[in-house]
Amino acid sequence: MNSFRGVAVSVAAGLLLAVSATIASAATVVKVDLWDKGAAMTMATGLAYGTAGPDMSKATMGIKASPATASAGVVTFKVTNTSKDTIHEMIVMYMADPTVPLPYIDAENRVDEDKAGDKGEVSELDPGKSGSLTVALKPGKYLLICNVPGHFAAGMWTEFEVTK
Ligand SMILES: [Cu+2]
Repeated sequence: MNSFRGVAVSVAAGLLLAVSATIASAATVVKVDLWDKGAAMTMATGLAYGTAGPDMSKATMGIKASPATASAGVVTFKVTNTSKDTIHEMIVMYMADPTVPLPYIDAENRVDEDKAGDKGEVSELDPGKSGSLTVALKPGKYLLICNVPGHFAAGMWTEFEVTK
């Protein structure tokens, strides 16, 4: 009796494993934190992606993605603005050529979203708020950026790679 029950339990456990594996392959979940050192800090400049030799240790704000890679397919970004006083956002930008800087509107101090490879966003999160974005991504190099004026140049971007 006991051994029979044991078999039934392992079959159930096996089924459970199979179900979790299916869910895992359905979508990669990426945890994204939008951070800054507080509004009292003067925003850094000259730290946009593509700037030659940027010293990212000078960044006053940034984006942390975990993991920083995903397999091609559906990706869910769970985004939290950890700032205490500043609105931030996250935009997924596909880079057709990672050696070329993103198109920039100097007068507005932000990336030209219409000309860049915008794949979706969690826009303008208030301090402490969270949001999510689910999007299908093909293999390639991406940037996650915040496009509140000045933030991209202050270092608010991170590289993200989608593998085959
Ligand atoms: Cu920002």
